[in-house]
Amino acid sequence: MKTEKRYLFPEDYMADPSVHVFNGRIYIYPSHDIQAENVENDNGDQYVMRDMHVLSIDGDPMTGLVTDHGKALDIDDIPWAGRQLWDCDCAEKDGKYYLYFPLKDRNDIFRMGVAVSDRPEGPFIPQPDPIRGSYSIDICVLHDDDGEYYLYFGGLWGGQIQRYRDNKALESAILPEGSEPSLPSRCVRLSKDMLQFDEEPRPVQVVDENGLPLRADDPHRFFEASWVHKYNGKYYFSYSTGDSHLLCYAVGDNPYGPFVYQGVILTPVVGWTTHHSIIEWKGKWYLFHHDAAPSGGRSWLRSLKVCELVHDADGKIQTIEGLDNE
Ligand code: FUB
Repeated sequence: MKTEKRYLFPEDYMADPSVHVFNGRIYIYPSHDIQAENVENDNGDQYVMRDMHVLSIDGDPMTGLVTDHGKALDIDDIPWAGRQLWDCDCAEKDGKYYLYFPLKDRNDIFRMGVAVSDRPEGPFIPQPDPIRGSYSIDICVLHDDDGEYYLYFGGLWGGQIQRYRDNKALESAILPEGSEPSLPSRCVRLSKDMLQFDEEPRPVQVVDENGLPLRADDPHRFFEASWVHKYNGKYYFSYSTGDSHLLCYAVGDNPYGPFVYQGVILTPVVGWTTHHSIIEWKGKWYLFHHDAAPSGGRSWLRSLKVCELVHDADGKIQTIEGLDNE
């Protein structure tokens, strides 16, 4: 489906938009891309972000005024920081806002931190230590209808999830191949104070129509960029397939899954990465994502986009073309 798209913030390079409606206003929590000194590689060394800004939209996502609220978190203010402040997400509870972020520590291991503010636009004050038991990247927080908060995370290759099994670090990474089951994302319920995990993270299985996990060589398997939205009482788990450059989705009956694979949301965009979020605004649904077209395809300098997303009468998401001239 060819869909009208809007570049949201041409003034700067930003990516990985996590989007929520707080107090009747749309807030975007993106990564803040900067020019990298390193060469591009499979470890993601080209993504060297050091701070993040919060954006908001007044009114309709396709036309509303976008405001940059300035720097909301800086790596220099995080006591355990090494490098690479990647994809964040934000949740509200009892009038406080909790910003969850992945960041490498001084041993170059991705951990997750949380920073707190009284306002959705920050600034956010980081907790002194990473969340206990946290690892890997790409955070999404679901505030479920029963009042619980679930944090989804995980990413392959530079996202380091292949270094873990059963939430324990391995001696050396294991990346499944061929017909082996693909590596899953993770889901964990947050503690009541929103500052820690309330349980051991659980694997998020994406399965085929026979209930079998998608294979490691399936171009539709999970790679990174977990997001969950609810539609007609179902949980829609969507994600990037990384090296096959798709956004795909699967549907389940509870926050932990399993989720049954359904199809492609977005075909490849300009640039290596694809990463997104999905929200409802005044009865319509929107896909926020990024591409690297404005930077001429430099995949570490990405630009935020938005377009409408349509669920069919049977709840299926209509596939959107990633390239605007297709
Ligand atoms: O922005 C750095 C990384 O690139 C993200 O964590 C991935 O999802 C990919 O977009």
